[in-house]
Parts: sequence; C-alpha cells; structure tokens
Amino acid sequence: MERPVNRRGFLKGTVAGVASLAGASLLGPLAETLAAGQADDKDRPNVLMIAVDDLRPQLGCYGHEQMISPHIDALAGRGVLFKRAYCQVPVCGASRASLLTGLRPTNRRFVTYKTWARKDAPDAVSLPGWFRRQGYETISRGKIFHHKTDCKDAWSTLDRLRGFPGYVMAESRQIGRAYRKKHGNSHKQGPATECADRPASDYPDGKVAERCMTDLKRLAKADKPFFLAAGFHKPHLPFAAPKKYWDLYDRSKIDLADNPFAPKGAPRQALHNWGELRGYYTGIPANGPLSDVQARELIHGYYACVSFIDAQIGQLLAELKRQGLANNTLVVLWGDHGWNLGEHGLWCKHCNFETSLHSPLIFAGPGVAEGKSTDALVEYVDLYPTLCDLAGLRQPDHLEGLSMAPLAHKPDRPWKQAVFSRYHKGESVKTDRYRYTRWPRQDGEPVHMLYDHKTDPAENINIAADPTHAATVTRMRELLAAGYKTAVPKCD
Ligand SMILES: [Ca+2]
Repeated sequence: MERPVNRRGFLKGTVAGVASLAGASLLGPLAETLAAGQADDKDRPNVLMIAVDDLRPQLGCYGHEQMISPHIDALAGRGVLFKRAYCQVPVCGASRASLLTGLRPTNRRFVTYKTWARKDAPDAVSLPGWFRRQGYETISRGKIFHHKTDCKDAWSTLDRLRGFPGYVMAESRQIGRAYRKKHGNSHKQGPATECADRPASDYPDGKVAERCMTDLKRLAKADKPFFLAAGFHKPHLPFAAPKKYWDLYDRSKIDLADNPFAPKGAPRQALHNWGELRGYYTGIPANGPLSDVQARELIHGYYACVSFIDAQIGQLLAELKRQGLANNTLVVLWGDHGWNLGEHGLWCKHCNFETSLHSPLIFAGPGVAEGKSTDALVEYVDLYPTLCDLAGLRQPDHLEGLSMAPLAHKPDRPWKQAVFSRYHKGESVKTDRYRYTRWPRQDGEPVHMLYDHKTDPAENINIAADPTHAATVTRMRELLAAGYKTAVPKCD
C-alpha cells in the first residue's frame, strides 16, 4: 500500500523527478520552483545516506530467507526496494567515486580501488558537495569516499574512523604483523575472520552508529537540513564481528555455492585468482580452491557481518524516528558492489558477473512509495540525480545518471532498457534478459560472454559463441556501443 503523500512530498518525489525527463515547463510554478532548487531551506527533506562496504543483496528483503537482517528489511518495508540495481564498477574506490560524482567509469577514469574522485573528475561537484552548496549541513562518518580526504571540501564535518581491518583482538593484529613481516608485504593481513565476545561499541562500525546517533540528536534541533552519510566498513574483509552475530547462524546449515566452477566457455579475462582474500592469513593455498570447511567459515563470517551491520543500521533508524526526523528524511541504503561467495569458483568482487555487479539499493522517505519493490533496471550513477530530485534541488549539469524519482513514486512504471558497468577493459551491459560483456579483441577473435538470465540466472554457460545466439550477440554489442544515452525510458 502506498503512503498518502502530501502536496509538497508529491512534488518533491515525483513531479520534480519527472521534470528531469519531461521538462519543468509542463509542471507548474511550484514544481518548477522545487526543481530549480529555489524552495526554502527549512522545507527541504534531510538525507540519511547509508553506505555498507561490500554488501551484496544478501538480505532477507532480497529473498534470502536464511539471512537475519530485520532492520534493513524493515527499511525496505517502508520504502522502495530496487531488486535490479547495479554498480558501475565492482571495486570500492572506483564504485564510490562514480556514485558520488554522478559520472560513469571509462577505461581511464574510475578504474581501481585506489581511485580518487577528486583526481579523476576534478571539475565535478560531488553529491555531498552539491548539497552543501545548497545550504545543507553535510556530515561524513566512517567510509564514504574510499580515501578519507577525497573531496573533503564537500563536508561540513569529516570523520573517517579507522575502520580497516577492524579487528578487536590483539591476537588478530599480532598475526597480521607477523604475516606481513614474514612476507615483506604490507598488503598481508591477519585472519580472514574474527569472532570475539565483545560489544558493538568496541568495533569501528559500532562507533559509526553511535556518532551518527549523536549527530541526529543535535541535527533535530538545527535550523538547516542535513545530509548525514553513515559509512559502515563491514562486511568487507576481514569478517570481524561480535560473537552474538556469529551465533545467529548454524554453520552446519550454511549452504555453499552450487556453482563453484568457472562458467562453461568463459574467457580467462572474466576470472581472477581472488588475490584480495589470498592476502589474509587463512591457511589457504596461493592458488586453487578453498576447502568446504574454509568456504563455510567465510560465508558464516560474511553473514555475521551483515547481521552486525543490520543491527547498527537498526539503531540509527530508531534514533531517526525518536528524534521525529523519519517523516522528513530521505533514507538511501547502498552497498558499493556485489561479492562472490564461491560462485564461479570466485571470492571477493573484481569481475563482470552478476555476483559482483548486482548490488542492494533501498530508498525510503518523502516522495517515495511505501513497501514497494521494483524490477526496473537502475544504476548507482542514478543516485546523485535521484537525491537532487527528491530533495527538490536542481541537478548539476555534469551528471550521467537518470533520476529514479519518478520510479520511487511509481515503481511499476516502464524504465531503462539497459544498464552499463565495466571492470578494467571489460565492458558489460545488462538488459531485462541478458548480460553481455566484451573485452578488446585479441588475435582477431572477439573476447566476450553472453548469459541468458531467463534460462541461466546463475551465469554458468557462456553462449556468446553459440551460433543460435548470434543475433542476440549482435544486438547486445550494438547496445553496448550505443551506450547509456540510448537506453533511457521514454517519457509518458
Ligand atoms: Ca567495497
């Protein structure tokens, strides 16, 4: 059931959004005023942006019944769950830089985890920077940009807690130090998992939640709107979470991936040796698969971290409500990319499969339908224009995404034909039915893969070389070449 929206909420949530598609002149003076960013500051909704590092849609609200994520599920229950949202780049720094600048990756821009938004896109005003210019108090807690000082002028307050690796046990840290010393490699870490009988407040992510709750108490009395960004570090490796969240799951009942093998016919460019995980002191070989025991422990750790962060988010949202802010605060939750939990024989992100690209996205608040979900294809580059529209701010000219505000109000409307992602030189496009990924040709032969999500949703058989699918390959290749500007929905 949709929440009744008042006139202001409706205008902010829908008409201003449609304005970006159809032209503000059709929509009347109040909508134009809001769309043009001329409303009074005090009338604007606040924004609570919740970023969760390495969170794939492994949540109850995405149909994973074994997951214990009641607070994120409840957030979806009072907003819109985007069931088919995709990151632009499946690696932390690049994904965040793209999302937070509203620009898409290229083969030169937003490539690796070390990406700096400010260096790769020096002329683009970032999402928090744009809100700050419009009179918002902007606060960053925890991990928002990958680098703590990236676009630092975007924030009224910048508080980057030391969140990595996030161990709480001295023993874990000592193992890490010894491992680095032994290998002479600063990237070596301690154990890949840590289960400690310690309170959330001992962890960086517990502190992120606590400090954001303190912010909300103060902001509730402030005379200007806020943009509060809460950046949680887990479930990024290492999977360090309080024991009580490990205890939520029975390890013996945790299922392993049912496709722990490379897809049939996948090119070598599609796969990797999950070097990120192999850098942890886990006793795993430098090459080759994990044992089932190790795989099950890692999945258990990932689940524990998801439930741990879910609890922190629950506290934050409860404080939002306690302070009387829930009705006038837009809440958006995103991961920053997907994660492989053994599917395709892979761990971590860094690839062009659904497991790495499919990402969680939930919107709730004024102008957003209540308790709805949508199958529309959307992208993380769409977040920036969406938040502008829902807050009644004009969009800056450089944005390359499309506002989802019309979709947030009416989740079943027709939407994009395709969404686009890339990882290094592999460019990928997803339509309703297919995912096609292409790398630069080698030796005159195309290097590509095509998956039919209708018959093969787990992406186990690359059908790009199958002559019966030649027409689809051609169509997908043309779609990839035509790019995102041709894949937008038609106005209605
Ligand atoms: Ca990440």
